[in-house]
Amino acid sequence: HPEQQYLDLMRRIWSEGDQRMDRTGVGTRSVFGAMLRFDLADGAMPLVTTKRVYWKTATRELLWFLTGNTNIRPLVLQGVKIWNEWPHARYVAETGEQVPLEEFVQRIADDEAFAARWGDLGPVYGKQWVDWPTYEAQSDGSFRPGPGINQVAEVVESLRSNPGSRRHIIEGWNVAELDAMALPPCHKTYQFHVGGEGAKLNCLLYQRSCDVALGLPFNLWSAALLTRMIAQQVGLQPGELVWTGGDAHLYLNHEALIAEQLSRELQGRPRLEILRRPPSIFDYTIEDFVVHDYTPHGPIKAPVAV
Ligand code: DHF
Ligand code: TMP
Repeated sequence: HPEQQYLDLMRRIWSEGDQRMDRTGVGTRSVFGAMLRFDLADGAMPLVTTKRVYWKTATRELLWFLTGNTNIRPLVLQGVKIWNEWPHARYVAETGEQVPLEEFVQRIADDEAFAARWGDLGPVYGKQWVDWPTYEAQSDGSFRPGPGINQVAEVVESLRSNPGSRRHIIEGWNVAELDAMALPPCHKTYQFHVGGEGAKLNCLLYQRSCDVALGLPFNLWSAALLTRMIAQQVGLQPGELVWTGGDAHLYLNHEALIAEQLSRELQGRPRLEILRRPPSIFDYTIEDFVVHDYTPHGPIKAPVAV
């Protein structure tokens, strides 16, 4: 079963990982360098079955990236909570006002001006993916903003016009803008590749830092989904998803949850169906996706380290 690799990685990190303090103060066990491979043939998806993974939430996040938006408000309005902690932490740090998270999020939903001021994560994934900033030198030596680069559109185009290229890359790590981001990108580089038997579309994701219990199930789903969407757009069959992690870690406060998950048995093989072929990579909606054969174990609530 493809998910066995995920559980093995979890077990390996917990038993052999190096215990260290981390930025969040929670502490982790971690290994450096890991790889997982998933065959995406026949609709197969790396959707974790040993706990319920909210794949619609992850899908809404991916569709939000593709809009180029970096404000949490559209997510909040769809009931997606996964990015709420970071704007809230900034608000509390900058205003000194100890407003509870729920109250802060309600204000983001109710008050558009407040959301514009406090809901933005900075130039994170969405911005870099579809509107990577450029600068044009003026004759007086100054610089003006040039047109943004839509990396996603360019990769779709290059896969169509030059499938054999080794340069099909979507990059989130804009060095000049890291300081302005709520979090520097974790899933930072996606490379697409056409090859193998039947010239299928493969994807390699390099993730510099990975919360294996909480973040990775989302990251695997989203990378596979993006690969399927791009494959559909360029008329290729999806091939393989290769995931590589830099610092792959488990937070120490997830111990009991990890033990619970590792005690569970794998449950079936989830498949994704995409109901229509939208006119472009930017036109998918949540209703376009249906998952079959997903009968996971119950959810496991885990605190997120901020
Ligand atoms: N920080 C840390 N420490 N770990 C992360 O995984 C992480 N992920 C981020 C931002 N910062 C992060 C963005 N992605 C959840 C899942 C993904 C995600 C952030 C949070 C999460 O809380 N998942 C829960 C609840 C899902 C839900 O409410 O729909 C889960 O059980 O999967
Ligand atoms: P860091 O910036 O100090 O590495 O912290 C980022 C944390 O968030 C780290 O635990 C990895 C985790 N993370 C994921 O695993 N996946 C994600 O998609 C995101 C945004 C974060």
